[in-house]
Amino acid sequence: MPPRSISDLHPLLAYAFGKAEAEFLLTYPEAPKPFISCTFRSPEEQTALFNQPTDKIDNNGNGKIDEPAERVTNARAGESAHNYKPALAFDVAFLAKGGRIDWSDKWFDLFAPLVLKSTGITWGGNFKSLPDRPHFELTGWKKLAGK
Ligand SMILES: [Ca+2]
Ligand SMILES: [Ca+2]
Ligand SMILES: [Zn+2]
Repeated sequence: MPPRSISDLHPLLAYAFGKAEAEFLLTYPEAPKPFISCTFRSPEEQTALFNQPTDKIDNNGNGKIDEPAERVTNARAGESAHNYKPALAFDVAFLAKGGRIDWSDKWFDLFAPLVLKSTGITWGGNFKSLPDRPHFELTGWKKLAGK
């Protein structure tokens, strides 16, 4: 599991998540609870993710090897907002009763507008080439990262 400490996260993102989380819990008390599943991701972890479609491993455990669904990122090491400290992106997941992790689109679609009430954040669900619903990043993060 990659580090997901909120202290590794850019303060604007940490603030936006906290606000959205509080509003989500109030508005949808019966829904699974949002949590941050990833902040900083090391270059090695990024490379492993990038290589999923060609690594001859069934990364998502669905019985198929290197099928298109294993492509989860277009970013090589250093090309993701997760590869910086503090992290310039975070990923969200939802914890259902009984400890099951819920990745249903509907929860992300409810949560994202709450995060986007804070300005300066881009949602991965709006990415054109490879939509990434769990992902939120600082708009223009490449400038901050000196890229
Ligand atoms: Ca697979
Ligand atoms: Ca694979
Ligand atoms: Zn992400």
